[in-house]
Amino acid sequence: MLTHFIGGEPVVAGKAFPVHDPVTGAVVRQACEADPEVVDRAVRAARQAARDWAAMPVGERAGWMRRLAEGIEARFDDLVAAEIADTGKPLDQTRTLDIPRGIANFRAFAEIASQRPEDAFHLPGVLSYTVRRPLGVIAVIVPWNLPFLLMTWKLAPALVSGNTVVVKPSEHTPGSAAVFAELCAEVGLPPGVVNVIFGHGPAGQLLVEHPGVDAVTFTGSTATGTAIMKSVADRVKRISFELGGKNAGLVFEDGDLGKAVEGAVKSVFTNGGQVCLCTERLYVQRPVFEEFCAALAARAQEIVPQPMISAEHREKVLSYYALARSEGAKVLAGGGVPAFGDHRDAGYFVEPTVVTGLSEWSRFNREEIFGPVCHVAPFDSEAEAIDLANGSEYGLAATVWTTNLDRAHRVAQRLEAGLVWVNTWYLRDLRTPFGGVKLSGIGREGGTRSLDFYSEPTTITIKLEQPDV
Ligand code: 6OD
Repeated sequence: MLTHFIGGEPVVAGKAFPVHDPVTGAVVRQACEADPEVVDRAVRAARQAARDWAAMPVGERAGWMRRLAEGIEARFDDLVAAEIADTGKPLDQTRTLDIPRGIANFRAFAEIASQRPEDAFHLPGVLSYTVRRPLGVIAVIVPWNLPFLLMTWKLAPALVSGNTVVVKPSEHTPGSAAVFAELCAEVGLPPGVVNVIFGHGPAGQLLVEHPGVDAVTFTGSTATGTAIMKSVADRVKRISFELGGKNAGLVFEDGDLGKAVEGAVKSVFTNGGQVCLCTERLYVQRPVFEEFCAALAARAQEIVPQPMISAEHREKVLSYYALARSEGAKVLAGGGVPAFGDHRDAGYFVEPTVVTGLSEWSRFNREEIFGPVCHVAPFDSEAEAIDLANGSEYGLAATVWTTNLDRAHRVAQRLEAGLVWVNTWYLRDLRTPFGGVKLSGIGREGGTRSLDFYSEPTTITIKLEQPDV
């Protein structure tokens, strides 16, 4: 049974709920559901720890971040196992991306915070400078698609900035957060600095609304993000949201077609398409459209499917496959449920799918699906490609495939997205601003932007009297 972790101690409280292995549908573990009392206890523990943690010099807190990174290295295999049990991710991806990013997140923010220069401004006889203060207690609401990567992406800058946290992982993926709680105790992190509670949406709602919580960082659906935004509006709590996407990929005829196809395979199908940065709309210049479609469809049929996180999410993705057909799409690959003939047949799989032939106004092309699926459409001119890519209510990420340097910059600068990758996808430098425009979110995290979100500046201005001479 996974127990909450509050004030440095395991806390058994609330009803048990089951967590399923998406590969087989079997129950892998039980976890405690946080009730109002548990949420209150966790926030109080975080508040109690906040003063001493905030008073610690940033260099010392950076030292704790490095110790947490070492703690992750020490529990690497347990974290890998927990993440795989809850998500069904492939071993290779979990070992090379999900868990190592946790280590990288803590190390990167230890450096970024300790090397950050202070601001100072001079006028004749006037000195102004800013000091940054932590916000207090941060609610960290983590989604199920990249549980450990995203939890640590938020925790590292929040903690190094001097805040304490209450983390609520998704009800589908509590495992790696539970191991992380244990390792916080193992490395001797002061009790109450990190608190972890488990539960469903209502537990998260109680947490974000708790008057002892000063700010909320959330990655997940736009619907949940707007609900959180409304519920914290009265208290003007700070929020940082990375929300949904309907990301476009543009393939120009001057692009390296082989690389563009492989790039599309990654950007559409990685993690079963369950990454907010995944491409769901591909636009391909007409002279290479047929060749691209044939190559992508062939590759889609070779891909080993990854499970959807839950039976419910699988139904959602399948409903979009059915919608595509009813809206008149031509299915180039997939479109159904794979038959493995083994234990996976009871799991939550869908086929990697490529469709074409739908209007830009179809629901399929407008709504986020969050599965291993994309629509491919032709375009004729650069201007049309940009309009098509920008014709979405979302604006998180985009990819551009071209070997024309001028075009690469020209197009990238006109795309309405927080992130544009050229001839690659999901290549990360943790110092860069990260986040989306339009319905894809509010605020930026990454590098010093994260430190800005997790702290408030106070400007101190001093009048310097000039001595009489
Ligand atoms: O790589 C990251 O830092 C990041 N925030 C990824 C988000 C993926 C969303 O599904």
